[in-house]
Amino acid sequence: MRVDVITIFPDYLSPLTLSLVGKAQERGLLDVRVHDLRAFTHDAHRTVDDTPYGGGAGMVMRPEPWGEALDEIAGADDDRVPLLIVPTPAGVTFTQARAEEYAAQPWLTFACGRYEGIDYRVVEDARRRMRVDELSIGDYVLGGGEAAALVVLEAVVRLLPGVVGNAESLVDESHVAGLLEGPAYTKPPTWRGLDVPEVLTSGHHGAIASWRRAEALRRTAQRRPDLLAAIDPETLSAADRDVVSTTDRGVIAARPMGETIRSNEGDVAG
Ligand code: JD8
Repeated sequence: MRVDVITIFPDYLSPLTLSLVGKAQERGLLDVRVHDLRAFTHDAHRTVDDTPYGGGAGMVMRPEPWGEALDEIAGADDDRVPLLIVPTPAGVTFTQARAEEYAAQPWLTFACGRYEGIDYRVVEDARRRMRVDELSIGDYVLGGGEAAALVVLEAVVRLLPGVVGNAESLVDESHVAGLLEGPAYTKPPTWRGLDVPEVLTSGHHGAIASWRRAEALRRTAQRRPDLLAAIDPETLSAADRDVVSTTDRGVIAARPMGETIRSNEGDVAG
């Protein structure tokens, strides 16, 4: 996979040389190119922003540097174009399903904006010759698109064939089956007076699988009832429905921040 990232803060993307993504590059599974948008300006001050039409606070990113950058980068190969991802708080929400879709793409390009955002004609112009996804990584406001590009790339690159040692571990993960994962444990069997659930050291793989399924359902019911609502009820067994129906969901949800929450997991600062 080829990945291009356009930004005014190239160093912000240096984590792409680390860990999983870094190793994927070393092993030739991934070709990452980071471009400084200011390289596509022609004035002494390398200006990338200007005042917003219609007034308002802040500055907007000028279209010309972006147009030139995308012409050079996305137009580099005359018979193929990248999928352009434009991080924005006004985008569709990034999900595991979309990560799997992007992992099948040969070429991704990220346009990382700053200030109040990028002049919208850049997206309109790019859509004349390539697919453009305006994407948000969550309902909170960041200062720019670079962190979102790092998040999306971490989620996508680990799905590339050969990147994660045993692909097995990619299967039973949170959000893959639409459920949150249950808790995980390792040695020692007792730590600070806390025991590992007995079933996990029983060797009974069937019982362990049932326990893990129940924990995943319980957590999802408590923390993400929206995910549970999205699951096809046909895929839930009688045992699953029993777990869900006996999970007290009222405690965790819908309490203002900062109020102490009593739950069956003890006091938790809200
Ligand atoms: C791109 C500029 C900052 C946003 C004025 C603060 C994604 N989930 C997300 N939250 N925020 C972003 C994001 C924020 C960005 C840019 C993505 C480019 N900003 C702007 C509008 C309000 N400032 C994001 N993905």
